[in-house]
Amino acid sequence: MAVIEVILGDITKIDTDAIVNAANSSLMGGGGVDGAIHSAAGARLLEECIQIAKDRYPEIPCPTGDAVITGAGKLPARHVIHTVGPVWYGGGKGEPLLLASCYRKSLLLAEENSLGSVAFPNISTGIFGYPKEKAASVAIDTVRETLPQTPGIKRVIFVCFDEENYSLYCAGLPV
Ligand code: AR6
Repeated sequence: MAVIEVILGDITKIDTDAIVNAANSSLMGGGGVDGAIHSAAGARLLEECIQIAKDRYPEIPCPTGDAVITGAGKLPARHVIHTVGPVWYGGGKGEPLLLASCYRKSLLLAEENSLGSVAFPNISTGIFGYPKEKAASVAIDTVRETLPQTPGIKRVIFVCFDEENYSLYCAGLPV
């Protein structure tokens, strides 16, 4: 069974087989953790995202709740899994299922690519406005439910960037 860890820090510094990016459907970069990842990874990451967008044209490069994988450019991690969380519209627009899908599909994609360690940011809880407590419980529950289907994944790290998220995850994952 995999170990689940929580840390307070910057996901661009994490040395895992994959870090997950809270991207948008265009895959063309943005603010928040997406901006930090692209800026630390360098131009190669955007080139790979552009290639995915071209390959999928005229479909949306990455619909909400879905995930795609690239290399990681100059980051210490080996791969970036780009997933698109839901914008929070009050909870009645399928947001919990879409957020759960981000965590589940990211882990399944890691497993398909034989990756043993995955680091997640707190998807949707920044610019997309998902309430942090609700998002933490979806994230923790979904990772716990999915890990039995991904036996190759030995380590999952929730990388929190603010104290509030860090406390929520520590409370939700008692040692
Ligand atoms: N390391 C770890 N977590 C971080 C970092 C970092 N370096 N920087 C920010 N966070 P957000 P979203 C946290 O806004 O809500 C982009 O423009 C942040 O504190 O990055 O899913 C995309 O292109 C928060 O807890 O992503 C989309 O358009 C969490 O990461 C949109 O924002 C997610 O915040 C996605 O919005």
